[in-house]
Amino acid sequence: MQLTTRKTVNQWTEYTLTNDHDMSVSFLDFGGIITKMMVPNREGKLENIVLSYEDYKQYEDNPNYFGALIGRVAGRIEKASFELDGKEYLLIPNEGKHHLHGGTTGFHQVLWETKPFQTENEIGMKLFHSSPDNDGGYPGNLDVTVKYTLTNDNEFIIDYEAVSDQKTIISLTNHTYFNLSGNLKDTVEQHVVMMDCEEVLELDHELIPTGKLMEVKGTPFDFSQGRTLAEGIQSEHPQNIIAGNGYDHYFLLNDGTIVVKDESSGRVMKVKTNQPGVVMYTSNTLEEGLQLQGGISKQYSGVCFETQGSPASLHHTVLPEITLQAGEKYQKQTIFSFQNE
Ligand code: FUC
Repeated sequence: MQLTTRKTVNQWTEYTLTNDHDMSVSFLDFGGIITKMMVPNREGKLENIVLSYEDYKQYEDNPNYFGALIGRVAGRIEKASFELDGKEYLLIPNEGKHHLHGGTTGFHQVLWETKPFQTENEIGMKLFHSSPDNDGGYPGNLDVTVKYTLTNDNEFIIDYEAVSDQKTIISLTNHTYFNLSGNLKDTVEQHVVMMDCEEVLELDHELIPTGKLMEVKGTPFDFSQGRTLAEGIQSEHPQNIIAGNGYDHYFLLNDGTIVVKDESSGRVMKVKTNQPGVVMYTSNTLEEGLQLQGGISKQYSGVCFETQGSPASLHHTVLPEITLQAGEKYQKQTIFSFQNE
């Protein structure tokens, strides 16, 4: 196992963790952005399975949130406001009147402090960021630690921890776009996804959750037996159409497990989380024509599995809350593990 570092054109540091099977994960101290994941296909060939810019300068303004850590709250906060113990908090709107992915002070654009670590079968990096009280309108001084770990079992583990000195709200995630075909050979339309989920949050035309939980049975949102993403992308279901022809929805997970398979390469990714759900986004609105590592971006170039608590819980009571008490430890984990079939 080894850790290598290099300076990027804009003087950030890029770290690469490599395990004993030559699987590697690269990321920046800026935004904790994952820039590369080299994972073997069924022939053992290592290829990059995440979307990343060719020119790292483009990460400075990263409207697609490629690979980045998202906080304080992932997803959309309706009308950029919420109430906590009877007090109204106003955040900075950055998508129309709404607040998306932590807003203008989001964690995807801060320089994280780093500290490497290594054990017998794991190599990794701890990333630290302190977000001051009233940062972007959020209450509480919040100390965040994110740990990226690569194991010799081809697992990439993200541990999220945070503590605030005041009651606050928090829901952290990572916004990596996966494409298991490798080096962007294909879109993700033929990826097969399986997850144990009975209900999905319905969206309105601004992609704001209505608060209604939709039963997935008999719809393209039912992934219990596994289905290709193409089915939802091509579907006439109003919820697929509203999302820009595809998926951009919060799936409430029963057992926190998602399995993604790409038949062409043989790669299988298992996602395991203790978060209550996941936003699966099939890059329906991804800007086309961007120069990425391995090719040019187009619609459906990647799929994100943004494990998170839903910010819709701030305005609707049907979902687990995302509040954190003063002094309480926020502790979440998502494991991405890789195999071949
Ligand atoms: C996802 C989506 C949004 C947005 C963003 C870049 O998290 O929920 O719709 O497009 O990514």
